[in-house]
Amino acid sequence: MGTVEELREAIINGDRTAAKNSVEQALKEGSDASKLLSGVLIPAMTEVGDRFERQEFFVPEMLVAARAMQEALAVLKPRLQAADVKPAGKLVLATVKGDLHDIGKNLVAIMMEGAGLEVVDLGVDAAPDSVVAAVKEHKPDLVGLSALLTTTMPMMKEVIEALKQAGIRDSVKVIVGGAPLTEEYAKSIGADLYAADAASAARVAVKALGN
Ligand code: B1M
Repeated sequence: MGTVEELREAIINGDRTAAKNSVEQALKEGSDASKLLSGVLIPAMTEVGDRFERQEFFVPEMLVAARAMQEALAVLKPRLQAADVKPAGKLVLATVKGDLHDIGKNLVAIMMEGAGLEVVDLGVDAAPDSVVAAVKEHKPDLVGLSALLTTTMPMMKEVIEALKQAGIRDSVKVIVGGAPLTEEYAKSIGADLYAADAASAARVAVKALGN
């Protein structure tokens, strides 16, 4: 089995040690970090999701696969971020309340930091009130919201409403993303920006900041 195939298998089988070793080996062999991400790691997670839908995998298998993915991402992180980027702005980032998926959000954080933004990461399951409190405390330029479940997407609108209620909606631009979202949905809930993936999230954010 080649290194890339080993990496894919390690993610799907949730083998953290093999994931770390094979991603390091792939980099040593000259593989490009962003190609490993888009061509191997993300498709491996898609395969995990497909197996879950076919009831070949269950929640524990998804969980160990996610841990192996995080392990591989930690190795790739420095390679995904350009060196010596000047701070361009600040982002408060969260996965919305009710949602525990954080790999996409973590990737957004990596790419945003790589683009020079300071990231205040509120983690997963972030209630609207905690986002409001973080905006008051950190005074960011942007609020980033991630949702992976059709059932938690509406929570993004609740965050935007809570920002309005607190009188601070206009102090930030809200960027939303996550697999079930579309640009139309983002507009319909009153978000300012939408991005389909982490790399375009960073591009869209930097553009919105005028940098
Ligand atoms: Co869950 N899960 N999960 N899961 N999970 C999905 C999302 C699912 C599609 C699987 C499936 O059925 N095929 C399905 C959702 C169905 C739906 O709502 N339409 C699902 C389900 C049903 C569930 C549970 C309900 C299962 C259950 O308990 N019966 C449960 C819910 C728990 C909860 O959140 N309350 C659940 C639990 C879990 C685990 C905890 C076990 C684990 C997550 C662990 C973790 O994140 N630490 C997990 C996993 C791993 C997955 C899959 C397999 C992989 C998700 C992932 O990390 N993808 C997923 C299947 C799939 O995605 N095909 C699935 C890789 C990641 C890089 O992609 O997060 O999409 P993604 O991020 C992308 C873009 O979306 C975008 O950028 C990233 C790429 O660059 N993006 C943004 C994301 N956020 C952004 C924000 C932005 C901009 C772009 O701006 C701010």
